[in-house]
Amino acid sequence: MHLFTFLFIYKILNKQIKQAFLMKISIISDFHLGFGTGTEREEDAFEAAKEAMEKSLDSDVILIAGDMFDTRVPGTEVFVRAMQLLVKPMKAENSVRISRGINKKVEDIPLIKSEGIPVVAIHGTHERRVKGLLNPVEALERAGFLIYLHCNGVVLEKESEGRKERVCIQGMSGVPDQFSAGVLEQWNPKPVENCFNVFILHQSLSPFMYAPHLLPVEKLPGGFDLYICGHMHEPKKSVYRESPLIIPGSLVTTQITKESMKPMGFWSFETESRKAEFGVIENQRRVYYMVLDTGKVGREEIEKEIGKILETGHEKKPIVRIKLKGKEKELLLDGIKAKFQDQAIVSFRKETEEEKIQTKTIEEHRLSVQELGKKLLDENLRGSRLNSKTFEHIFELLLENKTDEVINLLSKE
Ligand SMILES: [Mn+2]
Repeated sequence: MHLFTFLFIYKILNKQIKQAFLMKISIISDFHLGFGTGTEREEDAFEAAKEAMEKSLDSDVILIAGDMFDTRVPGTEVFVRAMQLLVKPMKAENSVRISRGINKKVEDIPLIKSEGIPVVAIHGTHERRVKGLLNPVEALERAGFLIYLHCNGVVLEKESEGRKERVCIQGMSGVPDQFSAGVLEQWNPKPVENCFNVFILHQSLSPFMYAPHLLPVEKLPGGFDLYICGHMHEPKKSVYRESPLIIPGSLVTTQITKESMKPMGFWSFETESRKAEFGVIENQRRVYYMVLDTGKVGREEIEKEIGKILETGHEKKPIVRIKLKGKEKELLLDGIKAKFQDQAIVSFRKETEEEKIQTKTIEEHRLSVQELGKKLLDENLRGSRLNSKTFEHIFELLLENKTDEVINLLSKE
């Protein structure tokens, strides 16, 4: 045989063996299904999620790092669309099977179809409910659509040509940031031998974001091969103890900042090469953020700037956020918004306004009324000598109309 022919055949065979052996993991986070309901952005989250799921159908496992839903009790319309998204990987053929659970019984995972691409998910800050009440991600596990993790894990196995690849996924769902270090310490997860070990969570992680309470990255357990943290909406890839740390980012812009100009997407990770690749969502609404000095620009210049953005062409009306600094001037901002309303979603913020907002709500997310209420309660409790954990629990019970339990708890306190 000619040497080159031999090398050629060897290369193909070698590649086939390798491809059969590695596992491809798709990592998606913060879908926020239901975000913007009733606005012209209401389809954004669904469309991005559909694209991310469809592009993940060539992977062996799909991981969802929390905040799949925008609210803890999503409406039926939102819920059924989430199920439709999860049917896609379920219909695909795949040789990955559940091998065993870690602090989790395999019998408690009633997957409708065990031959599909397994979806492993945790709940996020937006889905968390009081202990004892089913959160929407957990509900999807009960219905057989996915594997849900909270302080436990699952080992997935892929066998091909007599070789086995095992991936162990351990996850901690979103808990209030002030308790995250404690919960993690109590659980104390350890990597599993002869597995590719993934650790997935949904917290405000320092130094990657700023919030009133943070989980320092050093608190994460050591020895895992891949770390994934949802909650932070701007995608980022970092390193923790020599292993990749992926912040997948969101599929929809929930709060507009300069950082929102970066495109959103999801990640593909291969266990053999240990390479992570970011895939941009093509069908996404782009965000433009600019700061203009009202001392230097008038209405005409502002319109010109917006016009420049529109020249590049967009399938979806872009979001244009303009921060105005300098002296307040009569710029007829409503007139500008109206002029472009068919081509862009334009909004303005005055510099003073924005500064106030930034110091007040340092959190990544636009706070829902419920979360705002909880935050106010927390701020007031911090000054008193009352146990904030108990009162947070009471607040959540009240949200769920569990008045009897509230009375019980208060009489104990
Ligand atoms: Mn989120």
